[in-house]
Amino acid sequence: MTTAYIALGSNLGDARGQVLAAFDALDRLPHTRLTGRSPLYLTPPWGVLEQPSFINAVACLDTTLAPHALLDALLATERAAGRVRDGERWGPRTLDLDILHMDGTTVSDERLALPHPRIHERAFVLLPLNDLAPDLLLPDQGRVSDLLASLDVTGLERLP
Ligand code: A4P
Ligand code: MG
Repeated sequence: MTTAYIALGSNLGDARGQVLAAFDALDRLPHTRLTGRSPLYLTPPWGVLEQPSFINAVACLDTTLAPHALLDALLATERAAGRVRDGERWGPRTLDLDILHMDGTTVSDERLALPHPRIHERAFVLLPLNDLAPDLLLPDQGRVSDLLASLDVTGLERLP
């Protein structure tokens, strides 16, 4: 059994509803149980600025799926949520599910990078991850609470 942290994001359609539905979809994945869900955050777009604000959150899973099998399951969940990949990097999406980290695992190949290499520069990931796992140590990046302390979080709003 491995603990996995998943970043959830949406900025098209009913973004909040899609993120909430995604928590349930993660709990229904084979060989997987949802063990934690962060609060939801309303976050200004990062990367490509000319797009709607995002709803972001992080989920914690217990899973016996191997990393690439978990990735395939997440991609299928994105497709089921109506995601269309038009090739635009960092563009708007109905649902984005990224694997942030799997305990004891590092992967670097053409399909998967673990830990996710850009956690340290993204407040929209670190805020909800810090709610679930402030002491988590990300190989090559550092401790979640320390990474968050070095970022500007103005404009990110925790939803009730
Ligand atoms: N891939 C590699 N490593 C991973 C991993 N750890 N988890 C590959 C998941 N996928 C991984 O994904 C493209 C491919 O990355 C996958 O097929 C998988 O094989 P994608 O979601 O289409 O990637 P992308 O969006 O085009 O690029 P990237 O860099 O992954 O962007 P992100 O991280 O998805 O960022 N602003 C706010 N406020 N909130 C957001 O959630 N999201 C983005 C998109 C931009 N700005 C944002 C937000
Ligand atoms: Mg993604």
